[in-house]
Amino acid sequence: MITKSAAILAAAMLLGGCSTSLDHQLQTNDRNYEVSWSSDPSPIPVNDFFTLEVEVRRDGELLTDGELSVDAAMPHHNHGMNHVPLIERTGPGRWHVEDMLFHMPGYWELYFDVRDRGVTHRAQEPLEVD
Ligand SMILES: [Cu+2]
Repeated sequence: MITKSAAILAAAMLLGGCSTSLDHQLQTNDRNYEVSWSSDPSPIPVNDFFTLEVEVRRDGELLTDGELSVDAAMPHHNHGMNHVPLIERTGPGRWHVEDMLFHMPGYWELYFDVRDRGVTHRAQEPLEVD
């Protein structure tokens, strides 16, 4: 199993090239920033904590001077998460997020708000979780 996992990881790194191994790619709604993310575990579970790795780029370059916040909601139910996520910058353009919890199955939206030069730019991911 270890060998198989290592092979899959190596393949993923090859496919990702030198940019990133994060498996979801988004753009902010104004298309000015690229947000890449992956969850652990993946796919995102119901009613169990998960973490995120997030990378943000502007014009292809890692964002060194901006801030990121992450949130999630079930828009059809008019509620968000019951936990406030912990977000830590781990490198240039790179963040680690803990304490994420989707407490019920259904349609969620994951929000990445990039604050740069005094303006907030949102990227969002629609997710069906069950
Ligand atoms: Cu709900």
